[in-house]
Amino acid sequence: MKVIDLRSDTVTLPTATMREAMCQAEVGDDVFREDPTVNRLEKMAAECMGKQAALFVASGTMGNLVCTLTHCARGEEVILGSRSHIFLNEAGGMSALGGIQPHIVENQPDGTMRLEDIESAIRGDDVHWPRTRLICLENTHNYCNGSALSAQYIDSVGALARCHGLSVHLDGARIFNAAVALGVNAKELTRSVDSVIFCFSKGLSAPVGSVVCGPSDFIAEARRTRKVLGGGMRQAGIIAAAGITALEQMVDRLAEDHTNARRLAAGIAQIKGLSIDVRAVQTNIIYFELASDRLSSEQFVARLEKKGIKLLCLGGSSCFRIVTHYGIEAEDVDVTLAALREVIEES
Ligand code: TLP
Repeated sequence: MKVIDLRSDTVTLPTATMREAMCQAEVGDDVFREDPTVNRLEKMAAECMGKQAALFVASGTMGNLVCTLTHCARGEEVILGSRSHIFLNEAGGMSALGGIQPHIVENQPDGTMRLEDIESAIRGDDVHWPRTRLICLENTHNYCNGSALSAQYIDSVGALARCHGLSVHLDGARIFNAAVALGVNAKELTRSVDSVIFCFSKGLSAPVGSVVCGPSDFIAEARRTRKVLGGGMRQAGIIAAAGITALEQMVDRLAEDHTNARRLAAGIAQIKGLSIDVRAVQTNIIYFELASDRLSSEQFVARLEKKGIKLLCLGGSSCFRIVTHYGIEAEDVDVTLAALREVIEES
């Protein structure tokens, strides 16, 4: 039985071409800037994001942390969405390690924060108040239905930030899903931000790694911050090689994942006992609810797992997440829908 693992796009395995590239990678000591493969990946990543420079890091969490620590000093404040990954799921790194305070603004269901809400969160100059330094956005927005923020919205936040002398950081872990869904070049989504991270290890299927992109002077500082965090890697070209293949071969195919997600969402909407907002599904992330009291969330997950389907239940609630990715084929969508239907009918 094929296990259909829909818990996350982080479960993707490297392709045969990636393994071959990793095997053949030319390497050197990257802390001395002597790894040609890392250097090439950083150049490619910077170019993709329309930025001057880039820095290879171990994970998306490390990338976001390197950026917040580089932008902000102790006691300063970051404006963050209430459902942002940085706030909810990165172990409070910026506060724990940087003494940086998150100032939470409500995320709308489409992943945006209202401009007026952002503006009223910006502090004035008063000896009692922390200084606002940074606004963080997320695209696609994981916990807001994987929705894609438009270039126009990001530009308007950028303009607001500049008006107040603030910087903007974009958690673009899945920036290419956003670009593909919106039919734009990723650079359009990053032109108004000061720093951006994206991940090779999610939908792009590389085994490890993310990258921080921004102006050269920012990246030089970020390189120091990465070292402080113990993230200076040595012959990292072995893993960077997979990132190069990811950029060359795995971006355009994300459209398939979006098609599969839409088909899954449409199928789920037909199952009595499950509830979903089909219109909210724009990329590869789907959330739906179990609307039947004949089955607990734990039973639902366990019974699906017996049928070879894995998904995530959100923290003891009746809300579930499915993520489509490389390795999930059109026929797996049919198998998954059949299993969902059976589990509900058998309850
Ligand atoms: N997200 C993971 C889990 O942590 C939830 C997932 O399975 O979706 N930004 C965003 C928007 C993310 O979704 C994630 C990972 C990260 C940052 C962190 O990346 P990693 O896992 O590489 O540290």
